[in-house]
Amino acid sequence: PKEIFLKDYKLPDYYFDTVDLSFSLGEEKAIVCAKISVLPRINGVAAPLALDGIDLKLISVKINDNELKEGDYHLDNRHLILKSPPSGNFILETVTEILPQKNTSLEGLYKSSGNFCTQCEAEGFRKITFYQDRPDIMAKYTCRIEADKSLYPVLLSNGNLIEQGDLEGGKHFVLWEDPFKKPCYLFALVAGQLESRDDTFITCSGRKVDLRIWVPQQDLPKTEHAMYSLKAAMKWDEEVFGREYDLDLFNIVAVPDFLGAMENKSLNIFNTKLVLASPETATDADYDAILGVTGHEYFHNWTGNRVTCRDWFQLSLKEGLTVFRHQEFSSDLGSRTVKRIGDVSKLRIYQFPQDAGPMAHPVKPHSYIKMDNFYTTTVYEKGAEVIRMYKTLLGSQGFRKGMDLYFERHDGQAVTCEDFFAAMRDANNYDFANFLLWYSQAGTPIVKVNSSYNAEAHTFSLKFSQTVPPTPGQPIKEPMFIPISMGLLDSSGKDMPLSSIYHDGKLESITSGGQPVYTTVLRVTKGEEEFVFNDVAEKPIPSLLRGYSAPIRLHSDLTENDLFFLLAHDSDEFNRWEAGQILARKLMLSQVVNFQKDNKLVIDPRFVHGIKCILLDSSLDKEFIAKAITLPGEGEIMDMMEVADPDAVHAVRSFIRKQLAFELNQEFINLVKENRSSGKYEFNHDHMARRALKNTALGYLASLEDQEITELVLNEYKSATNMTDQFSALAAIAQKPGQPREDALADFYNKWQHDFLIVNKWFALQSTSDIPGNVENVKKLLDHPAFDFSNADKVYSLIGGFYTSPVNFHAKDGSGYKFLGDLVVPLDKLNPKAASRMVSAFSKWKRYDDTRQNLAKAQLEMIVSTNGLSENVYEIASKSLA
Ligand code: B3K
Ligand code: ZN
Repeated sequence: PKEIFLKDYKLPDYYFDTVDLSFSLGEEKAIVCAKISVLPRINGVAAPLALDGIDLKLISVKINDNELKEGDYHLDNRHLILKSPPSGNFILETVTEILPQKNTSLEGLYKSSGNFCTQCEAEGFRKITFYQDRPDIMAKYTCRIEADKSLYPVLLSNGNLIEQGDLEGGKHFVLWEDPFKKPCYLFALVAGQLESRDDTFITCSGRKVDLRIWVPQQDLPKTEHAMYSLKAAMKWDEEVFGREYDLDLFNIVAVPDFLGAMENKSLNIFNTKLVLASPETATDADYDAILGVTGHEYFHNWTGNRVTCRDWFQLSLKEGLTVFRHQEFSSDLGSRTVKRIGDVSKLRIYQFPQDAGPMAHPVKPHSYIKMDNFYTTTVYEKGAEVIRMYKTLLGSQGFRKGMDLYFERHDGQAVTCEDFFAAMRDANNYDFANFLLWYSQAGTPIVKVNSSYNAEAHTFSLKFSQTVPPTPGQPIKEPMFIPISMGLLDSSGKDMPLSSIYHDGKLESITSGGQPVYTTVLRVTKGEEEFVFNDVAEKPIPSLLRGYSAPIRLHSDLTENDLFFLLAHDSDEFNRWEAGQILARKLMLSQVVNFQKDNKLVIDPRFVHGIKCILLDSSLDKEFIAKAITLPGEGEIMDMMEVADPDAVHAVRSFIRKQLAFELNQEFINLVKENRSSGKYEFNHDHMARRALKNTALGYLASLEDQEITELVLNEYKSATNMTDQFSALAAIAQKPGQPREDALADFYNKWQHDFLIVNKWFALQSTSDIPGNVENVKKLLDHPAFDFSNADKVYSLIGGFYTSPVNFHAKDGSGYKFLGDLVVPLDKLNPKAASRMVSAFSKWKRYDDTRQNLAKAQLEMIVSTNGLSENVYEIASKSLA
């Protein structure tokens, strides 16, 4: 396998101006004709033209109407190379044959439940026709599609429909024209039996845009929320970023076999689960995901499509930015704090471990073997944190100015992360120091802070020191530019006014319009650095990294008392939650030590009291309470240990949950009773917050061995009137092995077996379970009639779910590792992208004890030595072993 490096980037020798595609879709094969007008980048230089192509059968190739003979080109299983094209502009025409029905890779053109669809990002277009498959080739496309009219009444592609008609033999055709230049990864085609929910959106300049969401006819009633989400996103982008939609039609198509969702120009394609929702069948989390993803794909129209990436190393240019945009969108439509807590948790659970493991890479990677492996939480979520830091430093208005300049400069271009940086800098004339290191240095910075108060001088000092841990290929790191948003609390818990700071030999005023501020942003840029606040009337308690202003690990010298104080008083709600999490982590780690020493586990009464105060604080948002009483995940605790011990961490977390449930029993019961759903399901923050709190309380209660509680939980399950409540109650019951669990799971399956999306949830609930010896249950489920190894979503639900339970995946007898290892190889034959995702579960193997290390390593070695492995799996497995 060949590694591709950012430093080797070269401008293309040829550009493509217009691309006219023509598809004839048959039941065995499809014929693709491509007519491309080619322009040499430098006139008169006739370099060979290399076109990418995989799994294509070349029928003919013509230049300026002359058919090429075999000696004129070179053809292998990855390329078609035209040896000596004419020296000026020319027309290239190819005819190829492809087999969509045999394509199981979920990229290129393939069939999903009877319909044709495409997925071209990152490098799938080369499975459709011979092309320079790279994003800096931007061209104007037309697309003609011809197919049987009764089997494929709906034929869609990008842009506007400009012609259609019937043909002989029961066929019909359409012709689409996309007026915007685009890279080929944004090309899309859909053909099938679909119906649309239609709506319209009037843009800020008064244009009418037709909106259509395409699904099988019986699913139309479940598309209301997706349409709501789309319209909300269109309006939000106008209001917040001044971005108007640019065509008269916007289509979304739902297909069952699809990885996530894709922002193809005016023809977004989504996995069905990200489109369909009804109160009876979808949970609040599903509703939220639909809102976020619909927004995300829509926002790509400007950040990704109008301005795209020069090369795939720049992926975060569009993904980090678009994740940031969809996070903001969801925040504005729901609760900002709760959304921020969710996003930060996600970063800690998924991105931090990646940044500390063998696959650690910068937000802008330096190299890849298979680009698909770099659609990572680092590029997406850490990339979004980088964008958020621009906003934290520049303020909302400065950030908006930077965005406006970015669009003004680069509309219609394929650009780099540095171009984005330059727009932010130039629009604000801001000194960003070494901020660009966030794109090139991998690893989560560790920042230590020590504070001291001088009672005589009324000054308060914060001393920061930072290190960035070594990562593969980057043993030595430079200090980074870390924005620390912070405030100081007085002894009554109020924010103190901040007026000036002594820093770097200078006194800086930090007032705003002559008024003192209560939150400020410190620019920490050196390995060691001190900031001294003046006029601090009493010894303050600092609230640091408010809103999580940088993606770092912060170690402060705050005492437990300070943290309890912040938990109770901080005006920054995010930091109230954070204080509770830090306390919980400390408690869990201390009990892990107890567990390992065979000592009795104990819970600090102050912690129980802190949780109780939160539970009873009626001034707090209910979803915030639900988050604040949820303990950090097991993975997060294991990440903080020298040697990860899944058994100890699981025992401790279960113990604390149970102890809280026991000591706060009545409070939890009250919360369940007070927050039961009444009336119709509504997707709004208040209703969702009530459900979240009630169901979190129910989860705690169900950890107890108590007949009455079991009755209560069963009753919640039976009386539920929406999927959120029903599924939460089922999950609560399923925590413990036993007859009630078996019965409830069987009942749920019987109710919902006709709905594959719900059956997938049912699989996932069981596969992710922590019940002892769960590997055997999951193995049995592989033979369940509803399971299908060739369906990626079922694989993710059942097999992918399994390794999210540390106790079971890391079982000391190696059963979990073997289970996964045995499945990766056959899966790779069907779907390399899915298989490589599964292999990532092994990548943290060095974090465990010797026994586990040997067992996991043996699986990785077995995988790497398999013949005919995909590049996708090879890259992850070999890098994990390195
Ligand atoms: N841009 C797509 C990702 C495609 C993944 C290809 N392996 C979805 C998104 O981030 O919006
Ligand atoms: Zn995206």
